[in-house]
Amino acid sequence: MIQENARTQLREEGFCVLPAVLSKEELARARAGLDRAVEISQHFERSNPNHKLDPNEANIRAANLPAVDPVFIELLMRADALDAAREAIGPHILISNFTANIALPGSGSMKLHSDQALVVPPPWPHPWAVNIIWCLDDVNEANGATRYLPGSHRIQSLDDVPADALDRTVAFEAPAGSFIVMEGRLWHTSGMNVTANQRRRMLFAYYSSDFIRPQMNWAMSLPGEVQSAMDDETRELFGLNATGNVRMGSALTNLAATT
Ligand SMILES: O=C(O)CCC(=O)C(=O)O
Repeated sequence: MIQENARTQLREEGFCVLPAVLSKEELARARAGLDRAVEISQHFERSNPNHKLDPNEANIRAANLPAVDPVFIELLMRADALDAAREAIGPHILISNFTANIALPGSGSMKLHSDQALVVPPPWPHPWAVNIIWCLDDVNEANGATRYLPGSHRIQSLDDVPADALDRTVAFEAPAGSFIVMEGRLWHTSGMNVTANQRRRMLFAYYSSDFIRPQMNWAMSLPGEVQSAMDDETRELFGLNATGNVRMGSALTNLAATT
């Protein structure tokens, strides 16, 4: 369970940080899994050169992490991560995507955006998406930690994004092994890594409300052996069971209560 003060901050400011939740061993496994994912994704980048989110070559992206190593499915399914995701967007969630962005020295900022705006058109009255951002290094302003626009989780349309938004962004700070809970409406971007030799490795575990189509089609993107190794709860959150958004029971109960 996340602490009461973190819940309050998430509700009021659109984010909170759970410091150093990973053990040394868990952190080492996640870093090793990321090394493998990078090898695979670099092959992907070479064969898809137009698929670019970043201003130069100093960001290394890795896609489809759950296909690469079981450690990523473990991260997605951890009780603390699921609790935080549900705290942000409610009980009915699906896993939408899971990717990594490694900012090497010299990396620049991508375009400012909110993740909810990528999957649902405005207005955005409620948080319907959330990123659990796993920090595999100490992250700070100098090494390019994600930057957020304070208060921007209240923005309801693209016209409400201030012209000087980028200048008003603030860097998250967290020690390695932490996760940052960033609700989907918070506008943000990657920071610039101005250090001489620090790597900034962050993983973006993206969950959304179950009425929104996930960014990934997991049935197609996860190898059969990865899917068949999952338990039922995991399959459900990846949207891999036979039924999808069916909650007739609760809808009928609510209807009965109003008639
Ligand atoms: O790497 C970061 O700090 C932010 C990444 C991000 O927002 C994205 O890839 O959509």
